[in-house]
Amino acid sequence: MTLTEKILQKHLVGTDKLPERGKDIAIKIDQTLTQDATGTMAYLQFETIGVERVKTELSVSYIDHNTLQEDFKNMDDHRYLQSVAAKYGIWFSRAGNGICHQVHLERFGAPGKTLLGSDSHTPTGGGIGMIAIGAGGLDVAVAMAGGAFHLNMPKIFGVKLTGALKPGVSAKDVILELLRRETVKGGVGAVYEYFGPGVANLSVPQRATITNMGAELGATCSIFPADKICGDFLKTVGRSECFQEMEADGDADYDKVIEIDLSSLEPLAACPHSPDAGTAVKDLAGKKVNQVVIGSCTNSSPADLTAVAEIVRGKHIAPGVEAGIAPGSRGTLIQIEKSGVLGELIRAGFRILESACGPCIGMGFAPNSEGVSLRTFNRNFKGRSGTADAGIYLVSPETAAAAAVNGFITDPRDFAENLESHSFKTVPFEKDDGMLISPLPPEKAAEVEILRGPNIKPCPAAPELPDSLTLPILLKAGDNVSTDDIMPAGAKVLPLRSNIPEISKFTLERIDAGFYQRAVDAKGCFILGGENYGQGSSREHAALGPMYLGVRAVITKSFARIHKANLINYGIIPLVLENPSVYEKLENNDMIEFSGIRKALQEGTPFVLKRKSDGFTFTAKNDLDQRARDILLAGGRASYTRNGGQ
Ligand code: MIC
Ligand code: SF4
Repeated sequence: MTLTEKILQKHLVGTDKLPERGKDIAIKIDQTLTQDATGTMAYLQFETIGVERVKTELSVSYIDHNTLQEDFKNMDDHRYLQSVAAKYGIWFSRAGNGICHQVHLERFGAPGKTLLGSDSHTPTGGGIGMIAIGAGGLDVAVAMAGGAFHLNMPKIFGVKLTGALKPGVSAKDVILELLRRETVKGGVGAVYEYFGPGVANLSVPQRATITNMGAELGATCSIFPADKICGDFLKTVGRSECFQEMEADGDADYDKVIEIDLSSLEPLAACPHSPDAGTAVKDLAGKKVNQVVIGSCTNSSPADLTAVAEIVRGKHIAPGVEAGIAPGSRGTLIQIEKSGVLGELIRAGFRILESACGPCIGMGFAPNSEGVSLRTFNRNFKGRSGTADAGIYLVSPETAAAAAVNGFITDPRDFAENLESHSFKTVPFEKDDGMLISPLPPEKAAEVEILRGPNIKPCPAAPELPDSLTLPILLKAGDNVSTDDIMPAGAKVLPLRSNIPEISKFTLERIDAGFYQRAVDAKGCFILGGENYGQGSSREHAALGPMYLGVRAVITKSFARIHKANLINYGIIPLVLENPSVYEKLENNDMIEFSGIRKALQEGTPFVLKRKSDGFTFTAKNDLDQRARDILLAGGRASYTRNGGQ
């Protein structure tokens, strides 16, 4: 068996046999995580389920996204989340303690466990042998209440690693190479499982960089074996007790095997505006750079920041470059302070940002007009940085550091000497959980009062599903529409995450500034998209905003996994065109008659749609399993659960 199958097998609910690939599988969730930008909706839903305490082994609520606190909204949300955590037996990681994925890896993750998180980069935990999956907040709420998590049994792709990385080549280059080969939709419906002799040459933070960006492949999750290196990492962070050695059987059968020789890799940069647009850094060398930002849940470990210090030691950031660095966790910050790395970075001229998501989610550090910004992050979707016409290049910390001192894109192998003779001192990890608040015992928890600010509005209900709908296609979008396109983030919009009526005004504004008003006027509509619609973030606001504006179905060539599940949860029908070329024939404002909806959902037969103007008829696949169809028939997950659905 593969390692993925072994862990899934142990967590099966309602059966002891793994289903065929693509079929519905229900698994028990051991741990959950939420962050503040998706957490308020998740806990509002959790409160309505009515359990007294979370039923998981461990649940953690992190504050890391909305830390700008421009007005009362962010902190009101934080206080709500803190009071909910206290009431329901949940750990609380305070603002400043770090980015959820980095902190979870250090303080809570454990090999062989399942983790469900309301953030798409939850798969970071796969770096220590977890099945760690990102999902919408509602799915996480159900898991906290003890419900199983449903997904389609993924295909399992084996990634065979051989060799070792050369100085100047980094874990980021491994995943950028995989993205270049597989594309941002190559992993939909699949798990990437790493194996082979090269695995032993990668540290846990390097593995975590790779599993983190498995999200960009569209994958369900990614996983490394829990081997001696994993055991050593857990020992360093003071948690040896949770270590168990786990790996795939020698004769494990993968759905396909991809081979990567680590020694043959070279530094890569994902060019604007897609994580799979990898180009050799040497081919971009000389390009002028305006900004460099190092951090995010992908590349902000002590080793990453130490590599940066080795390159910038004794030098200064080039005059034309603005550079910032955000350590991933307070643990990381303490370590780099002790090792002297922080001092090197300050002396070199880095702006030191707090341990939070910050610029990665457009909370500050927006580049200049038409700026070139090199970032060690995981997403470079157009506009996500806050500057629509900026070009964001995703690179390793080494490549970022080399550009920061030179002022132009530079192959970090030019600094190979610094990196070879590096003093990557491993400073013993100091366990300092001062910013983590542990769950209260039940008797004390019962007395806690939940604190709600005026911006926290209840989650709106999904509408009932009629048997037929005649509505216009209000927007024809292209391929790879991201959830950032559907519901932007950034300093202006993120504080509205707890207020759907307000946030819905920003729905699809990046693609069509007039969408909101047209949707309000249309009182119901469809959206047409291309391939991989809804890639990126797990934010259910990308389903909630459209739902609130009356979007009843999204017609596409294909969907990203989490967004499709979120649409179903909120009663929006995800339709995949049987014949993708029909996309070309459909246009904005076409009035579409969609009838026999309930029957098609009951019977699992294809959906039939007709354009009113000329009677042009086309079909969409009914690729939904029974449970998804039942949720849609019930008018969304909330009423499905109220009616006893699991
Ligand atoms: C992101 O990287 O886009 C986020 C912000 O972390 C999201 C979650 C969100 O939108 O709140 C994600 O990746 O799921
Ligand atoms: Fe935060 Fe960026 Fe990671 Fe999302 S990708 S969790 S915004 S650091």
